[in-house]
Amino acid sequence: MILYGSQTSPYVRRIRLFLTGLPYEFSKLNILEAADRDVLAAMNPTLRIPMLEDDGHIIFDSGVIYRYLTAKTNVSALSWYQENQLTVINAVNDSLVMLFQCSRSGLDTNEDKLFYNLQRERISTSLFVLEQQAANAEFANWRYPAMALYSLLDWIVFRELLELDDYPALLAFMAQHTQQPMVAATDPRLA
Ligand SMILES: N[C@@H](CCC(=O)N[C@@H](CS)C(=O)NCC(=O)O)C(=O)O
Repeated sequence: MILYGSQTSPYVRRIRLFLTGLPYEFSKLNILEAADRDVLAAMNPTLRIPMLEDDGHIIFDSGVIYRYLTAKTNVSALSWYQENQLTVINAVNDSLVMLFQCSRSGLDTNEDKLFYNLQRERISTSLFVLEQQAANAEFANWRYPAMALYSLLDWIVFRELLELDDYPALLAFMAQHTQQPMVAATDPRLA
């Protein structure tokens, strides 16, 4: 089993956290570099990481990779509530990836523009809900939704995308898991 991705991607990291203890190879790609981009394009027309190669299959999209892995390892499926939690986590993640790419393109994402405003509004409403859920200890079990949330939050801190001071329960959740060996091993700062 080969997981293709990068050390910094939060979508890759959640899968690496889930794969902890299972035998797999981690193939690092720099998807902005020409040679690795060719590898990416040959496997995945959406040009995004992560991708998983296993048993003659190439699976892309972290959500589908997760479903593939749960079927393979007989882990029970997520509840609909947990699926919604993941959707909320993904909404923040996707909006922040887009804003990050805009910033890297030299755009000022603090401008009062519809696109930026819609992303910021979604990030704010979604983080508010995740904060409430964390305060209710809904991420207390270190399962896939918690792994995805941790990966998102630590990427936000790593890239200095947002101040998280308004989200004390999310910060407490992070502090609770920082010392885990698998968390340290997948730290984006190791890139
Ligand atoms: N829905 C996808 C999103 C993956 C994604 O956005 N990955 C980012 C890295 S964090 C990426 O490959 N971005 C490349 C691009 O947007 O061109 C998943 O869950 O795997």
